[in-house]
Amino acid sequence: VPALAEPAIRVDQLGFVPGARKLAVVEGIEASQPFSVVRAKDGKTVFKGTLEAPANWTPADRMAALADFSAFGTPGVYRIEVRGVPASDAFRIDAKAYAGLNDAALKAYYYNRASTALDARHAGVYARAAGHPDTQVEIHPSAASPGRPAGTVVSAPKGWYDAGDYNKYIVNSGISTWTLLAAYAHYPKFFKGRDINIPESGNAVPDILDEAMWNLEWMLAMQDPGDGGVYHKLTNLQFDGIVMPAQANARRYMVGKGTAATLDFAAVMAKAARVYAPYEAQFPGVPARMRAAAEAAWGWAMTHPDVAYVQPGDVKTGGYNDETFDDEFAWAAAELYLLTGTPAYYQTFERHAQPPGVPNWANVGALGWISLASELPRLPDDAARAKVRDGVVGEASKLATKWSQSAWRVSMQPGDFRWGSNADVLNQAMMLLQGYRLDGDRAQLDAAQSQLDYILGRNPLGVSFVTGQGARSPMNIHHRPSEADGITAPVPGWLSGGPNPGQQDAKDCKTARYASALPALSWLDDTCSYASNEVAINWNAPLVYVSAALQALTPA
Ligand code: G3I
Ligand code: 9MR
Repeated sequence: VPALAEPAIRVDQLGFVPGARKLAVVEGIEASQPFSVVRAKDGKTVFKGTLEAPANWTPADRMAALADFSAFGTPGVYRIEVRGVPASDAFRIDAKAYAGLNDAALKAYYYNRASTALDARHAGVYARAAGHPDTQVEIHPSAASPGRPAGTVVSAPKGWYDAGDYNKYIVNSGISTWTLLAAYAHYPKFFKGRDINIPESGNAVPDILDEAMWNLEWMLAMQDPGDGGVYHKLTNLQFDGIVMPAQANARRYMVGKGTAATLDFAAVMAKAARVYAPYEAQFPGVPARMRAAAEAAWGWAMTHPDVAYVQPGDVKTGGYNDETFDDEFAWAAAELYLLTGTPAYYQTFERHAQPPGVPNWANVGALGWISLASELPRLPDDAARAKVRDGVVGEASKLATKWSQSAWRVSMQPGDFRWGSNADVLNQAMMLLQGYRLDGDRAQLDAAQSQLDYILGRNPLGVSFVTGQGARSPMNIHHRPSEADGITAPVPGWLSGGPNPGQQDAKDCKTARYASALPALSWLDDTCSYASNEVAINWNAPLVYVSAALQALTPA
């Protein structure tokens, strides 16, 4: 294992809640030697320990030793020191360590709202004119139905732009919106105390539910009222140039209608119908409308169980194509069971469910498992309760084992580094947290903490991957507003996609080259790099979930 030319200490640049497991990695040294935690303001040593000897494989293929200072929990600002190595970044121990991060990660969705201007009061320097009204959307031949033949003009405003592009995709909206709703459902006390300064703040609905509603209103308009099927996406034919939303005026289309989009929609609407039920006064009739929409979508999927999205020849924007639907059936059936209590839905879940795995946009079965595991008393019988509990705990334990065996204490394996790997890190954390919620095994909470530490700087690049958070964060994300707004700092609160050895953008990144092909180093902070440095609504969602969970669950 090669030594690092310049040894470095990598630590979570935001820091820790006092009772958290606290680890730092010292990269590029071989021996076990002493380390100390010192006060940032005067260098006074407050804690001493010995580095744990390095293990064999590390994500960057070089030596790394571990500093464990979990026993120290006094609030303040500190650095880690090791003889002969530059001191670490300063970090805090603070009872509210991740509250600001959570606010920023949620506010990022507001900044990506379609069909509205962002005013200075809520957006500050990122105020911008409205773009994409989406009130005149043409039915593409791929989405035609008897009630809405090709060329019909329909309206579907609002929603969030998917990512660095300005299109809106149901499949990716599904997991994103559900994850925000789950964060609220699991940690309501935390979210009721937050104010992220969006236009709806102060309206007696938690901000996270107001923000999610912006997307849910759009999603409702993506259902064909004639048959209950749901369009795959609302999109241009080609990606826009690098311009602000108001300058992007290409014609918009409803494209495709398929089983994945329809079932993802059904799952999210079933979940939302329950989450918003207490807010009937603020959203009159909406929960009932969501329930009806979910059931109509399910009905379409029953008669169209195998319609894969095929990208039409004239459409070049994101595909989000998926050919297998057992996971979507399992997820939607689980949510519809919890909404209606109808046993047949639970049986359908069991028929389709595979072991949960770690969720992503194409593999959503775990979301159904999580919902069921959060409401075990509502399951039909003890056998069902045991099955769901064991499935979720089993996945979390597997991840915790990988964590404990890794030199850097991260569950990521070399093959997990792919397009959007940072979201895989956080979705692994979300699964670990489900295990902890069920069986209280502290290793699962500690492993989830480690996954967030990786995102916030305890990684071989020494970067905090969230814009505007930490000592060194991405400056050149692939995000059209951040590129076109003339402001140096990117729009804050966005998670960079992360290291991706696939480097599918190499042809568009000729002048700025990736520094390394190694999985965990394959990242490029350049706007050209859509395969490693784009942002996306499905990637920010587990950041919202995990930062809230660690804030809510870690002992103070
Ligand atoms: O499924 C194969 C797998 O069998 C194979 O082993 C593996 C090897 O790399 O590749 C897998 O396919 C990958 C696929 O994601 C599924 O994970 C592709 O290589 C990879 O190119 C593909 O990346 C997707 C990317 O769009 C390109 O289609 C990302 O997951 C997806 O997050 C990303 O989403 C884009 C939208 O299309 C447009 N808006 C921005 C958004 C974020 O970049
Ligand atoms: O900007 C696009 C980004 O949102 C997508 O994730 C990515 C992959 O589908 O494609 C980007 O668009 C690029 C296109 O694929 C190739 N030419 C350069 C475009 C980036 O400006």
